[in-house]
Amino acid sequence: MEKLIITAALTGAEVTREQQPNLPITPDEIADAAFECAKAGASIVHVHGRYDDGTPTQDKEVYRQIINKVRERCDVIVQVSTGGAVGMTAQERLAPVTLKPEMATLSMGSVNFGNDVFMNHPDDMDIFATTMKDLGVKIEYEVFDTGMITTVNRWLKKGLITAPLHVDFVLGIPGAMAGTPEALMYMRSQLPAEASWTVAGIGAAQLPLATMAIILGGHVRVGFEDNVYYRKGELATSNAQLVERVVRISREHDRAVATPDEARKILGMPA
Ligand code: KMH
Ligand code: ZN
Repeated sequence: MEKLIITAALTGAEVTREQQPNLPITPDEIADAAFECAKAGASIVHVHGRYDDGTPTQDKEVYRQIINKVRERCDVIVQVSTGGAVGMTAQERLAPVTLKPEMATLSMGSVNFGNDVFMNHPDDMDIFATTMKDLGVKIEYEVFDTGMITTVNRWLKKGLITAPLHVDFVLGIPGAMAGTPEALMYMRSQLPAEASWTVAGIGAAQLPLATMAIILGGHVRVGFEDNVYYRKGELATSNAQLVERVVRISREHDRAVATPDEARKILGMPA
């Protein structure tokens, strides 16, 4: 089986220090967490910008600092968020992509997101996809519900997006698709041929869905953006602790973990 790509979603836009005291917020903290996760076995870090007071931001300068500081520490693939936080404009959200990061996310539709609505107008999605393609940024398609994987297939057929595709199933957001084994199996059955996939299980779904992905030949995303606990009632001590657990499970299944360069190769990215 192909080596396992582990993505560490370090910070997100919604989690607070009150919920997770070890949440990395500043560019230095995010870069330190990225280094620790890379050392533990992550080959991609998914990053969100925050101002020092914790407010989410898509400020290009904040992302520039994050990318540079991660680069100073290690060779992990930096994937910037274009989801940002609920309520941001599409233009705001796209700003970090102009830094030409190695990779960026692209949400494939609108969805209820807890008590909010995460808006992704098709026209904006089109602009995001075109901009990333023009700038040579590898896209990770974020799929929160069934209609979004249908859209990935439709866009591929129309030639709006091109292979090789890498899809992230984000399962367990209240308002979107459930974080269950059945949901993952359905999503996987709808993937375009040859596409690679990863799964980000939210909350308690993180560990079971990660385990499934290891067995099924998919890839795994863990981290505080999606889940702040190690187990029920016990907060994780760091993002790296969550990565280390996935590495252990994968090795027990005789599935080796990809280095950043191996991940680039698997995803069809330049070395
Ligand atoms: N913060 C969510 C509303 C992404 O990073 O691309 C969207 C999100 C997706 O986190
Ligand atoms: Zn995100």
